[in-house]
Amino acid sequence: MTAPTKNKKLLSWVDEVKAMCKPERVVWCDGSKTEYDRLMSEMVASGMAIKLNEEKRPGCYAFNSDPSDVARVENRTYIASLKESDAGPTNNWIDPVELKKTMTGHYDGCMRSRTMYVIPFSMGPISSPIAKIGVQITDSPYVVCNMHLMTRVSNKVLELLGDAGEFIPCLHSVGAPLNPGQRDSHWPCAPIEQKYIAHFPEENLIWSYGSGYGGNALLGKKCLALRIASSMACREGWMAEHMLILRFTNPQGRKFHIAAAFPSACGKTNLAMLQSNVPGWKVETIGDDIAWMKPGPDGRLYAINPEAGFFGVAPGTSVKTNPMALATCSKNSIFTNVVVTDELDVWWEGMDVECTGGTDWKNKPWKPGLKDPNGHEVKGAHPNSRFTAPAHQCPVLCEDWESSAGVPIDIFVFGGRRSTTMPLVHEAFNFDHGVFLGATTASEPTAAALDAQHLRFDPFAMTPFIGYHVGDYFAHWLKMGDKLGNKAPRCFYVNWFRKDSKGKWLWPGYGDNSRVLKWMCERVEGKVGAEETPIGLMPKDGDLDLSGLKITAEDWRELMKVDKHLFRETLNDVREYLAKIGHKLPHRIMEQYEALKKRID
Ligand code: GTP
Ligand code: SPV
Ligand code: MN
Repeated sequence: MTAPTKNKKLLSWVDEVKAMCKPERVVWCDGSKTEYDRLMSEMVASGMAIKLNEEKRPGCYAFNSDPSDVARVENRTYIASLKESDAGPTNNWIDPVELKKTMTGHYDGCMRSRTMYVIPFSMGPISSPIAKIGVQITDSPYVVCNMHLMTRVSNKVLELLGDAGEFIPCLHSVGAPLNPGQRDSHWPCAPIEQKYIAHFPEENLIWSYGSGYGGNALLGKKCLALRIASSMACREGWMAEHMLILRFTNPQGRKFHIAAAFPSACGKTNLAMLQSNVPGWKVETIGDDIAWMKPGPDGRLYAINPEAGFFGVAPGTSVKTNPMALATCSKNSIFTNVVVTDELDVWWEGMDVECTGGTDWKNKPWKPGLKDPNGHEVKGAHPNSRFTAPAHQCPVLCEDWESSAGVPIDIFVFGGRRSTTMPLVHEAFNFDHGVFLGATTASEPTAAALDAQHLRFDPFAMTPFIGYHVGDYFAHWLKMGDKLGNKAPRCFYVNWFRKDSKGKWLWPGYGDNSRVLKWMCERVEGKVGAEETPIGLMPKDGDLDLSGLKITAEDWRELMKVDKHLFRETLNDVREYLAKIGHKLPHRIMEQYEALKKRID
């Protein structure tokens, strides 16, 4: 196949990788439907993909991963900056020369008997001034098809690149070469100790080896759009954040744009597609996972969604919780690690529809209520099972979602999953305090990463995604605030996940979260006041719209309670955590800590 480009850097990189990985052939991808359909039929033929029922799920396919390859692997993810001190205490660091040597050893011959695909893609609308061009090399046709949905794969990207344009090289292999005549596995990958998700921030280079799973393998997403982009953003004066973006329009037609950072599997997709319960207020989706933001000519902060699709958590997604996500993945979508029913449709825990049986994510016959030999219920879908769906299928997608200028952000929301301590909502006193709230966000573990097991600090929901030193990252947030001045977004902190002493959710969540967003917008408009508490500004009685909601006065009090005793305990953890950041921790963060300590004592 002749290369559809004359870009020198690209051609020589492809030659170099080909010589190292030794694939059987090289295919340049064009992002067309023909290409997608061809790869899918090849994967159906090889047993890797299952074609779903054309009447129930038109254009859809299901995949089951290897049981070891179901989520991101944070302890195999590396920031290989030249200096260890530039990676900071929250990242794994290896010397880039040493890491390249080790990985080159693995890459040598790793694509034997496989096809090497070259995927030119754009993060952000092609030719938008905020967009970035990447080229991913991979030996996984599953990755190619997912990249088609999640990014903009097209020959137009190569045209734009021209002969001398710059791109971010993203090298990926599942790390499973085939011997002549060897039958391929249904999900080739390498054992955990051979997996590497590596970033070379000074070179804008990504090398990933051994995993076929989403965040480890779709390199435009976490690797490029967050880790590499965050380090570019810090150098260049913009922001790359793990945030959803939504438009909330009030009954008078005023549009508010909200960007919210919650850790993995803590509610971004759900909030981004929320069906508002407050009459007259409407949510439209712009993005569900990543926001790239730059100050605009008017001094406000403008955000774009660099992705073109959603890679959403399946379990818990139902007509009641997130009907818009279900509609989005009703056709032309890819499902990974869900139940394939006897009718060749999909099913997962919390889908809220009946399932008579099928095949579980481990390719075993399965029925609801199935128990293992120890009497434990066997889950049909993996807790981190996912759907991949094109954004344009979302019924509430905002008409401006591809605007190359982006949308002006009015409100930042931070939060995590906390069964205790954190109230439903509070507002920061000012932007510095907002940065402190973001910086000290903590969350309980979820299934999105294999190795997070305890309540952990997850500043700005970015712990696994900051491509450089966390102290410099906090400083960058403060600097952005200084630059934006009184045009900086207002900062809020939410917790949808507080429980009572019996373990019951205190807040109904989902659509009812619109009530909280409405209060935030009314704060921005100056329509409602707030009560000053030691931790921040909270809604006054009656200001947060609870009309029509069945919540007892007692539950409401519990949900909004600020227990000074619990906060004092948390403060000790905060101090220890901040101390670990070392001398790069900005003074202004410590000032916020001291001020909070005074208010709590
Ligand atoms: P990533 O794609 O991993 O970055 O996750 P995300 O932040 O987009 O998470 P998502 O919206 O998919 O939510 C993950 C889980 O949280 C799902 O099981 C949801 O059902 C659940 N969830 C989302 N919003 C709420 C809420 O308001 N209340 C409760 N109780 N659960 C929620
Ligand atoms: C997350 O884990 O935050 C995700 C899924 O959004 S993944 O793309 O796999 O990282
Ligand atoms: Mn995410």
